[in-house]
Amino acid sequence: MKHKLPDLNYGYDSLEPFIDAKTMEIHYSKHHQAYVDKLNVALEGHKELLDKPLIELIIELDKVSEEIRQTVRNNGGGHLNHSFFWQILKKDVKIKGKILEAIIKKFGSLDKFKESFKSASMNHFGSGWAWLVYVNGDLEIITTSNQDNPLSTGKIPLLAIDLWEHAYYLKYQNRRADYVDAFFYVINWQQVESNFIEAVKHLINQKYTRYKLEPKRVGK
Ligand code: MN3
Repeated sequence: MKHKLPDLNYGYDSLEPFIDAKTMEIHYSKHHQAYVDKLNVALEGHKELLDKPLIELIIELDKVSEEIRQTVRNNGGGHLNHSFFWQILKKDVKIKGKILEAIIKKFGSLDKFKESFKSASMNHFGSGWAWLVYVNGDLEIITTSNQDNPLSTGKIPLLAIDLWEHAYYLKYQNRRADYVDAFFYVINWQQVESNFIEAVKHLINQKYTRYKLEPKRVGK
């Protein structure tokens, strides 16, 4: 079965004024769609890979034949990362619960976490993503280049910001710092909390979290 662009469960203007409707529309319907389409084209001649969960392709890239490996890495990663990203965006969600406790324990305070996350985002050169991940029973901020996903290195994503210019250039031009500041207003902390709880369970049953993060093949 082909990979599909997952439904966006909110309007393009839902994150205004922090992320503008035009950026959301192009980002979702053009950029994300292109990753899905290119992934499907690459897998066309490899039926056995088409039925594999996307997450398994990304974690076990070495099992993907060399001629399409880089295409799967870029476009499969793009599909996985964006499917994740849309879910952790929502306005007016207050942070609370276990994720707040864990962030305070690790970083000292929510503000200190934001400072570190922003600094990681600013210091990342070129295109990529900054992530809050769960690894070895602890929280960590990391960045990845291009469309690489932390799962490839055994780290479970809880939260992510897209650092590609296509994610912010229309509204913020080269001002990545302003975009990161705005991002903090549209984090769906309820989803991040749920990702965190799943990640903690992952210590017991590895496959559980893997498949929770797998994009569903319904939509366009
Ligand atoms: Mn993007």
